[in-house]
Parts: sequence; C-alpha cells; structure tokens
Amino acid sequence: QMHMTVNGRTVTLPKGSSIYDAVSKAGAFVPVLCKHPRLPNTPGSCRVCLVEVDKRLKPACCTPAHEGAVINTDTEDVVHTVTGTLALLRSNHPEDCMSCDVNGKCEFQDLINRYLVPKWPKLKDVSDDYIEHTATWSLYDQSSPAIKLDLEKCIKCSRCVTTCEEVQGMNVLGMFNRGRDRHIGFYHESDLELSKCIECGQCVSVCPVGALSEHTSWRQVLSLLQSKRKIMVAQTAPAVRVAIGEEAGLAPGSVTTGQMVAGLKRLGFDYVFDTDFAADLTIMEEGMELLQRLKLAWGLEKSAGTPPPLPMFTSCCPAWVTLVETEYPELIPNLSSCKSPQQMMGATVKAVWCKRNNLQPEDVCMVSIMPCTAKKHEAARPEMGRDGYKDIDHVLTTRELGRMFRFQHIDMASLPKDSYDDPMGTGSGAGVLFGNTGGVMEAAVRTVYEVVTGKELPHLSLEAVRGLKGTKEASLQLQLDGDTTKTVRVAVCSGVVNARKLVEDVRAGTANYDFVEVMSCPGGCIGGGGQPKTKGPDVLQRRMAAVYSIDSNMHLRKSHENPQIKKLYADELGKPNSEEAHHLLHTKYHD
Ligand code: HC0
Ligand code: SF4
Repeated sequence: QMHMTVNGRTVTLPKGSSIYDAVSKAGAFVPVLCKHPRLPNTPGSCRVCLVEVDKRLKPACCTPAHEGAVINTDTEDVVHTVTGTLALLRSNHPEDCMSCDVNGKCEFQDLINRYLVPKWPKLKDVSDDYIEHTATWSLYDQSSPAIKLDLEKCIKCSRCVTTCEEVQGMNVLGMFNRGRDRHIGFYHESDLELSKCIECGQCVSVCPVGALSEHTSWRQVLSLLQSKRKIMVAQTAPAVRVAIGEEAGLAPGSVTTGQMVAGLKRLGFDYVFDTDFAADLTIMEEGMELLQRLKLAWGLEKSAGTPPPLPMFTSCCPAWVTLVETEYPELIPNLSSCKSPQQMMGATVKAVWCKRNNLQPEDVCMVSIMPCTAKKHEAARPEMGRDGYKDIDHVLTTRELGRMFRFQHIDMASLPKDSYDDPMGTGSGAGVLFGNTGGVMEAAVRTVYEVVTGKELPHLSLEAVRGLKGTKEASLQLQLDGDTTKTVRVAVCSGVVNARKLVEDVRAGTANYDFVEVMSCPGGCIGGGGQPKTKGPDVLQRRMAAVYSIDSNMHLRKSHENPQIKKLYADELGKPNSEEAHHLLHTKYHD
C-alpha cells in the first residue's frame, strides 16, 4: 500500500498504481485524450493529463505513483499548461463542430469547453513569413461504405492505431512520418477499402473526436422518413436495446427496448421488427446445417460429393467473414452458408411479408439499427438481395440512432414503452443472446440438443460459454437414436486476436472442434464498433448482464418454439434448409 495526497486529500493505493489512479481515487478531474479503458496500455502521447507531482509537472497516466507523493491537479501552472496544449491542438482542428457528426459527443470539444480554450489566430493570418504547408497524403477517405476517415479532425492520440494493432491484431492502421507531417493512415494501400481492414469499427469506438467514424446514413434515412414515399420498416439488433439508453444519458446496461421501439415510431417508422426473430430463424437454418455436417462426419449419412468440413464456423459477424475471405480463404468451406440475422430479416420481409401483404419489395425501405459498422458493408454486398432489390436498404449504428433521436428532439428515455410489430417482432430469449459473445452458441445448443435428443435441455444456461473471456470452450453429449452417444466440441471467441489464435490452432490440428462461434469485437456485438462510446471500466459487463437478464425474464426462450418461426416454415419455407430457405436465407463467399 502507498499513501499520498491529492489536492490536500490523503489517498491509499496498492503498489504499482499510477498518478492517474491516485487522482481518480481522490475523485479529482484530470483530462485524458490518449488513455482509454479498452486499450491494453497507456500511450502517454497526448500530454493533456499533466498534473503537479512534488512540485513538477508530470503526465498522470504514465507516471508511477510513489509513497508520500504530493499531487495537485488545480494549480495555476497545471491549468495554464493544459490549456496551452489544448490550444495548440485546437489551432490545428477545423472549426466545424456545429455540423460534425460527433457534436455533443466529442471528448476534445468537452475539454475545449471545460478549459475555455481560446481560439488562436492561424499562423497564416498573423505572419507574413508563413509558408503554406500542404499534406501530400489524402485527408479524407470515404472509400468504404462502413467507415470514413477525416484526418483534418484527427488529434493524433493514436488510440485507433493501438486498438487495431493490439486489441484486434489487424495492423491495418499506422502512424506515418514525423513532426507536423505525422498522421495516421492505412498500411500497404492508401485507401481503406483496398487495405486489409475488416471494418470492425473498434478504432472508431475509441476515437475521441470525429476523425474515424461510421459512414453515416442517418440523414438519408431521415429524408426518407419525412418524404413518406415508402413503407419504412426498421429492425433492431439484439445488442442495441442494452446500449441505446447510453445515448440518452442512461447507465450502461439499462434495458430500453420498449422506449427504443416507441422512439422509432416517433421518428416515423411504420413497422418496427426485432432482429431477434431473424436470429431465431438463423438458429433453425444454422443448427440444421450443423447437424447435417455432423451426420456426414459421423457416417450416419452419405454425401454425394465432398462433405462440407468441420469445424463449422458461424457466419453472422461480417468483419469475421471478411477476415476469412481475405486472409484464410481455405476456410471458406468451413463458414456456415447462412446469411446473418440482419440479412435474413431483410430477405424475409421483402420476399415473404411483402407477399403476405400484397406489397412489392420496392414499396418498402428496410432500415437496420445495428451495433456494428461492418453491417453496412454486409448489406451492400451484391449477393445480398434478388430480382434487382437489396435485402437491406440502409444500416444505422446505435450511435446514429441516438443522434437521430437528439436531432428530432425525441427524449427516448422518457417515452412510454411500445412493442414490436407482428409478426417479425416476436423473438425468443435465445435470439437476444446473440448480442453477447457465446450467445449464438447457447441459442444453437438449446435447439440442436432438443431436436436431436427429443428431450428438454436440463439447464438452459450454458455457463461455460458465458462471460467476457476471449476464448471459451465446452462439450455437449448428444444421445442419438438407440444407445449411441456423440460428443460435440464447441468453442467461442471474440476479438480478432483470439480468433486468429484459434484459426491457427485449427489449421495446425491442435484444436479439434465441431462448431465455433466467432465475433470480431471483444465481448461480441455488445462491444460492437457502432455502439455508444461510453467510457468506463465495466461498460461491457453491464451490457452483457442486461442481455442475460432479458433472456432469463422471458417465457419464450428457445428459437424452435417461436410461434412466428413455426408459421413461417409451415406457410412459406417448408422446413429448415429447404430449397426456398436456401434461396432466401443462405449465401456464398468469395476470396
Ligand atoms: Fe449482432 Fe447479429 S448478434 S451480428 O452481434 O448473428 O451487429 O446485436 O444484429 O445480423 O441477431 C450485430 C448484435 C446482430 C446479426 C443478430 C447475429
Ligand atoms: Fe483496424 Fe478494425 Fe479499424 Fe479496420 S475497422 S482499421 S480492422 S480496428
């Protein structure tokens, strides 16, 4: 234990703590722009966290605390220096906050406001000797439908670079050049779209400003809603309901499903459907695909050609699918052929629901609200539609929905709860679990076990695949007809670093699984790159607990018991993996 004083108040901390920890423990404020709870290290690069330690100015985040330290955060010297550093940053930042997408949600703007940082005249306005310095690299990158980059707004904190490299193991983003030419950029190719970026958006999640952001489409959606030309249909992903409240000032993990639906109706959506319904549909299709692969592997059925390989990998995370296509193309046959729930919903609404209601697919505009940036690219893939129309017309992130609510002065948190529309608003607890890492697995086990054994699963919660650990595994005993028992080995991983390790082990033959769930973002979709940028040590834990609580409070907890899924198969699709189901709900991949 160490003792020190912060602004005259004594605090006690364990050995190894930093000055930042001491200041936080005392409850005093210290600004930070490079440190972030999701980063594995403390870069110490922004230099705005200066505090006085034993009468000398030190960066709080990367200075170790020591016994007897005297720390002051509010001296004139500290405030003056921090304000000066911020003023320098401001002098290199565009003055377009009012039309910026992160206006009101920008860490830099907050600090400028808090320290009343003055606007300095640009050098070119005060000096006759000023020589214009023009960048030789591109300042804007809008090449990807998912993510865009505006280097004018970048404050060079390098959170994104660290995230891409160390959290995601992607090494797509780097810091180039030195001095005033220092800037972030994409390795190998100058355009994001041509780089190996998988558009997971984890870099966007930690960007303190609007330099890296989703490729927004909320303004287009708002125009569509206001023009009333089309029937506007929204779907909301499992993980949005436990995070959208944060955009309205609520604590992480607040469940606001009903208020969110009410808010979407106020925005002008004619129908609001639940992606949980499509997640249930995915379980039916993917579960039966898995069973088919297992039966072939166990020799219970014969295949006409080469049997599809094991392990089968989930295909609902578009960043993971891109990773397989670009870096592990030999594993493409291992990917489930199922479209993701987002796409299954779009296909079902446009092909089945429209027919049921005598509508043409062109009459409907399908908008997804997703916790994800990569879903924007998934929806734009040419194979995701048929007969000249797309399954999904627009994808908005959770953050964009929050922005739309604020723009339209809709105080979502105070709205009376509304419910999803029939029939695609009915989802099971299994469907909502998809939002957590391990959720697809748990949902699949609930259905596959009962379909194969004809018995109820003794415990619905599969504890081995719960929690935020990067890689988890479990095995399941399945009793087939007669006395044969088979063991199914499953694994779950989230975060690309963990996915890569698992893939390497599978390739090396040191890991032997039948079914593997992969989500690119740490924690799964609850930690998606399109989620609110709430900072805090336990944001993911709270969102995760909220997802589990929604499931455990539901009566309908298994995908195969969803009455609307049963009706869909009875009336239109026949049975899982039927020809019609394949036409609408399955896809192909390309390297
Ligand atoms: Fe997910 Fe999904 S669970 S990827 O994480 O599978 O984005 O929430 O919507 O599609 O359902 C994201 C979340 C989804 C899809 C579902 C899956
Ligand atoms: Fe790296 Fe993901 Fe950002 Fe692409 S989206 S640059 S892969 S962190």
